[in-house]
Amino acid sequence: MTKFEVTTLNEFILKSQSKYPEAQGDFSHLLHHVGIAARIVNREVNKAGLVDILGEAGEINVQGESQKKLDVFADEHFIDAIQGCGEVCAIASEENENFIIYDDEASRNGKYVFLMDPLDGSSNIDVNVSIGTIFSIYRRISPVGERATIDDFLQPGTAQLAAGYILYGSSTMMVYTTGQGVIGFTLDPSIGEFCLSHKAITTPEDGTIYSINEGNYRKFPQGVKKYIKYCQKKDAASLRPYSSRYIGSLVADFHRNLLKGGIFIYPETESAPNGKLRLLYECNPIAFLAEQAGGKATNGLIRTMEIKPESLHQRTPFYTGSKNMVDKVEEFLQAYPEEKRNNKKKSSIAIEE
Ligand code: AHM
Ligand code: MG
Repeated sequence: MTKFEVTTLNEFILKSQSKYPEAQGDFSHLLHHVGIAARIVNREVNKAGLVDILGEAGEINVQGESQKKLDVFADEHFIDAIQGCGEVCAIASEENENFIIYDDEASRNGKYVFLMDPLDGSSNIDVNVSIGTIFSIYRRISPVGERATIDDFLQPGTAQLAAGYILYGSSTMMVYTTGQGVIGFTLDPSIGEFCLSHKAITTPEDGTIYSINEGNYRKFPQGVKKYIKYCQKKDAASLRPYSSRYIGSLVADFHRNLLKGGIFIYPETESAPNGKLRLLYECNPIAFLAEQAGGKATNGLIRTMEIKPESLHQRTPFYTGSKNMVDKVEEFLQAYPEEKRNNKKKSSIAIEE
């Protein structure tokens, strides 16, 4: 008879605790609560077409975008579930202008702060396309017992203790890192548990997928335009032309590229010099995962996780994925710095437009 071997998220967290002393009890407890919130949000995402939860909630969020009902649902449930663990003193979310300080006694003594995009890719909600939750955890720097401050949140990505995402896709997955590699769990709906499915995720050094919203092509920096042409050019040795794949959900696009090898780009443009994606709760957690899987994440110039945060909702250009692909696009960005945009200077890696 085949042995029944399933490791649930909670079992895995407990085992890691004894293996790595740094995965202390309180921290494990927090990850356990992330799993609870993920299951609650997943339940709603899965019945989204059945109940009155699709569509606009009627509010405009801090980014000036209209909130979807599921955004609000996910935001509120994550805020509650994270408070429930009593280990987090304050939480910041894409959906709220300011961070929220938990006021109960246990949370006041919590050692951690939690940042999240509770439901990323929200334009995909109404059309049954994959969406995700992204989270990032830091040790607070303000004294335990006092009120959390903005400085607890404005730490560089290199200080992250853990980061991950939940992907509500054809199956629901939770993928996270605590700095010891990347682990993936798939939700088994029949038992309601996240089960270990990807023990140590590593991303290929080279890939054959590029992911970018090419509709914005005319607005891209010259280096990005040249890189896209490079991806499309035939070259048997490097398996080009590459495939273009873009869902418009960061978690789903990143997850596919993580497993298959590829690059995700959301660049700066003239009208949006810092790009679209947010440093603290979108790019830094994804960057931590990318690096832990052997990939790379930069703003085109420096490592994403070394950017000094200045505000909670700060945006940054984002280039992430297979290491050699990110290196290559950086080469193009260097060869075509923006001052060359209007003068057709020759480059050693010139590609015809
Ligand atoms: P959101 O947080 O408002 O959902 O926006 C972030 C999303 C990412 O998931 C995705 O990579 C990007 O926006 C897509 O943007 P665009 O439609 O401009 O390509
Ligand atoms: Mg988002």
